[in-house]
Amino acid sequence: MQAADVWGQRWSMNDLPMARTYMEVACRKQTLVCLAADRSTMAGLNQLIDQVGTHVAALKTHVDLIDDWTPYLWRKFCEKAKAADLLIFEDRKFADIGGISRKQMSGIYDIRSWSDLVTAHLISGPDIVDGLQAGWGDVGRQGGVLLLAQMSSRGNLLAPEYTAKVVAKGKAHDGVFGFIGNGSRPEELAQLRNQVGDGKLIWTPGVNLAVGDGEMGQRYGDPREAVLAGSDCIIVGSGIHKADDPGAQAKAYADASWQALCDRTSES
Ligand code: S5P
Repeated sequence: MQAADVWGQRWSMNDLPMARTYMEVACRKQTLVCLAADRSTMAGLNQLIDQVGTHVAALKTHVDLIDDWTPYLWRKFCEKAKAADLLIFEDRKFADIGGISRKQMSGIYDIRSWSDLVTAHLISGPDIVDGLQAGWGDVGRQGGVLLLAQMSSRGNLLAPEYTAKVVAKGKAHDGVFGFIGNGSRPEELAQLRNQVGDGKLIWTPGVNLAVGDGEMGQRYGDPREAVLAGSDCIIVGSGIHKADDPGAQAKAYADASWQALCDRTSES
């Protein structure tokens, strides 16, 4: 199936190379799932790729929560992810001024050298996006920034007025790949989609086939509803990596998300 047909306006109105790459990977593998690979050992992370690699389009990492991280083991892990046709998304949630964010892309983890995507808050102003883009540019690579427009956690401070400002600034910036929206509240997500239009992607955490409250203030909504409300990628963590059979669960999320995208396209 051609990506342009499946994604419709989302494809035709978005020519950012990394966004097109994601849409193509999703089509090849028939999944809109990004696995939040929140395991704390390198063996656990590598095992996840083996178990679910064919059913997910991207791997979301928190490089700073791994106990036995080394540059060598990380390089091998990234090679394995690439071989499994996965985008690598470091959920670093940068928030500093532009120049420091650029430097934070290097350092011991050297995020600029292996990440395709990173998250950032826009609280410090739009220069953060230029700083992160300059970070990738420093090593001759390209990447995309996902701005946090909403969050899934209870009591978060991203009020509607703040969301609207993030969207207005982010829509106008070529370095912005898209926005993080709240997958646990389809009505909020539909509003976000209205504000964003078709020119940028929306990725959503807070999604689980078992809807309701999660640990420590996390909230969960249904994957199909999230996609129908305008999500282009469901970010799923514990729903997959804590399952008895992560591969089977990943396939269930993949099927639900892909079917919802096909239905969304045929309804539009
Ligand atoms: O608002 C947010 C933004 C993010 S990126 N809420 C979130 O939960 N996340 C991330 O998504 C969080 O850091 C975690 O890695 C993942 C959700 O994991 P789960 O186990 O709750 O599905």
